[in-house]
Amino acid sequence: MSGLFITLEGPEGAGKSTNREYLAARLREQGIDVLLTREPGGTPLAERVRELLLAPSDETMASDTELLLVFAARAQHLAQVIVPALQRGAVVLCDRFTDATYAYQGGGRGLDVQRIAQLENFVQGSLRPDLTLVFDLPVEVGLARAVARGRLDRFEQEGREFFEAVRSTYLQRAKTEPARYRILDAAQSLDAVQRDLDELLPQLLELQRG
Ligand code: Z5A
Repeated sequence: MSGLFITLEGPEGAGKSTNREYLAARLREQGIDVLLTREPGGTPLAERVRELLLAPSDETMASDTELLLVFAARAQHLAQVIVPALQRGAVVLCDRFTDATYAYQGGGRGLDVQRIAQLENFVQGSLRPDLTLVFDLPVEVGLARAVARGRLDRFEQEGREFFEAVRSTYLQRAKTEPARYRILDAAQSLDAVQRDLDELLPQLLELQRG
């Protein structure tokens, strides 16, 4: 596949969506074909699975159910959107992907990492992001941003310990595979984060040229 697969990750309120738009605009200025998408979601069916995952409910969702739903949505997203875009040579900017599964279902829920890895291999084959930007920030800063935005989804209603585990899983994963990850300080002002993205841009263009 001739495209470039970039994922944006981090805890709640880290600025992934905001900065995904910014990065897309900077890449498009260079004449690059950019596809913006997100997980869970990215196709009509996968967006319906997203609703199931995010809606608070009286029925507790079993952690295994959550894990399987995340990968079911991902299988649809890969087949319908991500793989075709990579095949035509686009840069795919995806707001969350399988690192989020390791962070939320592995770190947060405590599910066995080997089971996540098995599903990752089953659903993705050998496909992995070329580059993952981790927007890192202290849990309380991200949660304050999420609270300021309004109603909290099912994940955002979790306690602090859950989000500390999410954050540390991202940071540990970045440490074990430094070539794939770039960690950005998302607690800075938006202008400062975007200056850091500007500095990354030449590397992204280099990767895109292959
Ligand atoms: N999930 C999972 O469990 N397993 C998986 O495999 C996957 C996902 C793929 C939905 O994701 C949930 O799905 C997620 C994990 C789970 N958990 N939750 N909740 P999501 O990405 O849609 O949800 P989110 O992380 O909550 O998105 P978010 O809160 O919208 O965060 P964001 O996209 O990183 O931030 P933002 O929308 O760009 O910014 C949030 C606010 O902060 C907004 O008002 C901005 O203007 C403001 N902001 C952004 N940057 C700054 C800076 N630097 N300074 C000040 N203010 C800022």
